[in-house]
Formats: sequence, C-alpha cells, structure tokens
Amino acid sequence: MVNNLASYQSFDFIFSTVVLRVSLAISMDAFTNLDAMDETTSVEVKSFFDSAPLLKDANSIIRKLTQFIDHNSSLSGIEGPRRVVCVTSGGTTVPLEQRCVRYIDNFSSGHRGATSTEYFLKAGYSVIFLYRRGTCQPYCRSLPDDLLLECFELTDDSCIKVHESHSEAVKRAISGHHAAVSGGFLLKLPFTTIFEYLQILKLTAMSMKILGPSAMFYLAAAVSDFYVPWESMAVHKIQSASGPLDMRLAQVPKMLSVLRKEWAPAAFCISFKLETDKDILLEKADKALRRYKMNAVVANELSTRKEVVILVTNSGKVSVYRENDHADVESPLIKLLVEKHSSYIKEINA
Ligand code: 9Z3
Repeated sequence: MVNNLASYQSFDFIFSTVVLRVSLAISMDAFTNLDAMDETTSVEVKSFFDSAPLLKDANSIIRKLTQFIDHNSSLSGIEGPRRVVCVTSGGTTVPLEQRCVRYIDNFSSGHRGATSTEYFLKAGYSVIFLYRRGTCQPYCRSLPDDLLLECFELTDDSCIKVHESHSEAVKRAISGHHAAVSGGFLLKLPFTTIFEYLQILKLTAMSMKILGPSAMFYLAAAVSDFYVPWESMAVHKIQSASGPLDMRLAQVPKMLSVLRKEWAPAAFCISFKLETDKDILLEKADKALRRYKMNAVVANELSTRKEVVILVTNSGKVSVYRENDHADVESPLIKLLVEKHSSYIKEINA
C-alpha cells in the first residue's frame, strides 16, 4: 500500500529512505462477528465522512451527475433502459499533512479503467469515469506520454500539424472521445485523495440509485486501506529534523458494504482484488465476494494483470485471457460482465 511511486514526485519525502512505522488502528481480528462488523463499519463510515475535508465543487459535481443521469435514464439501450456504469480508475492518495507536501500513494496507472470505459461505451453503456487526475484516459491509450511534443510538428509556414506517424491514433482518440461526450454518454469526474474519491463515489452512487438494476459499479480504482484522519493530521509540512517518522494510520472503513446496502442497493457491483502473492489471491477474492455481497470480484495479480484476470462469482471462477499479445484482456472481460449484468436484470425484473 505504501509504495515508492511517490519518489517520482519532486517532493523530498522518499519512502525508501524514511522509516515509516505503520501501526494499524484497527485489527482485522476484531471482525469475527459479521453483525458487530456491520455496526462498527457504519459508525466508522459516518465518522469518516463527518471529519473529511469539504469536497470542493460538490455543487458542480452534483449538477453534472443529475444532468447525466436525467439524460441517460430517458434513453433506451440494450434490452431496456440505457445502462450506466460507474468505472473507478487510478489510485487514491493519503495526505500526510493538511497543506499537503507528502502523501502515500496506491499503485494504478489507470489503464484498466480507461480501457474498460472504451469497451463499456462500445457495448452501449454510458459511463461515469471516476478517475485519478493525471492517469490514463479513455481513447488516449495509444498516444505517447509527451503528447504535444511527439504528435505535432511545425510546418514551414509555422502552422501546427499532426505528425504522420501518429495521425491515425490522434484521429481515433478525437473521434471516439467526441462521440462519447457529445452524445452525453461519458462523464469524467477527477479525484486525487481518498477523501475526494469516497465523497464523489457516494454522490455518484446516490444519484445512480434511481436506475435500479440498470446501474453497474466497476470498481477498478486502487483504494487506500489506511489513512490519516483529517483532525489528527499535521497542518504544516512535517519537519525532518526530529528524526524518523512514527505515525499511526487508521483503517479506511469498508465502503463496499455501504454502497451495496445503502447507496445503490439494486445495482450490479463488481469489485477488484489485487494481490502480489498469487497463493492468497483467490481466497481473498472469495472473501470479498461474500463479505461485501458483490455480484462479481475480478481477481488479478500485479505482474500479470494485463494478460489474465479471474472472474469470481457465486457460480464459480473463470479465467479470462487476452486473445493475443496485442489484445486487451478487458475486451473478453467486459463482454462476460455485460452478459452477467443482462442475466441479473432479467432475474430482478422476473
Ligand atoms: C485493480 O486490481 C486493478 O485491476 C489494477 C489495474 C489497479 C491492478 P492499472 O490501473 O492496474 O491498469 O495499472 N484494482 C483494485 C485494487 C484495489 O485496491 N483493490 C482493493 C483490494 O484489493 C479492494 S477495493 O483490497
């Protein structure tokens, strides 16, 4: 969870050179009784939101969500009303200071979320893309990182034109993105911190509640497990003169149960389970499926995440592979999930 990605920033806080002793505020052993866990969770969820810093632009986010849901709920789609999926993408940060200089980051390039968004749009879904600022964007996957400098060139008469080698990729990106946005099928909402992510997820879920089973959550974002509560966070930059840093992180409440039970109870919910140790991956995915009553859990291992994922549902486990080295594993994955979503809608409406 604490990773060295932070080292690419210009900040002077480099995790590999600082001893960060993490003591967990809550032990998982406390959660042996599920009812007790539910009660503990709802108290923690309330206190998380009560103490979180106010979400900037909350009114503008609510307005965009309302317009988007109004528009899409009036449209028809595959076998019924148009389906809407909330795709979360990228990692959340945990600030260590209120005037933040240092933070803990969660690994995710955003490739999974951006690619999946394209396949959902292609399958006739509308997408609320809740993404970490600066991560991979739908339709931009095949563009170089240094977009402006590599894709464009100056002509002799000082005009700007797209470099021949990138012209197909640029055309595809512009037309795909334009079609999705101008049709009102793609809404992009950015986040950075765990506080922003969970507050926007809550607003999104509550606005999607009216869609009933036509709503889907595809939670591919890498969400922090531990955080520093806002009220106990240092206001100013932590000083390094006093030696090694010793801090206590609280556990982020398990929002999946609240999403499932309160925010959007009829939605089709897919969460992701990421592990680096393949021996515990499936056991952890099974646990998440049961504990949070997900409709499916996508289990993936960090090193092979672009080649294979395992779809875990109540009816078993299916390995999903990409078709070849140049294909996206998200293509067969989204196809399978769309089928499962269709069966779910039929079952609910029967
Ligand atoms: C994933 O497992 C995603 O597939 C990846 C995608 C983050 C691995 P990239 O963005 O990678 O294409 O580079 N996301 C969920 C990760 C996560 O934090 N899951 C939590 C957990 O495993 C549950 S919400 O405990």
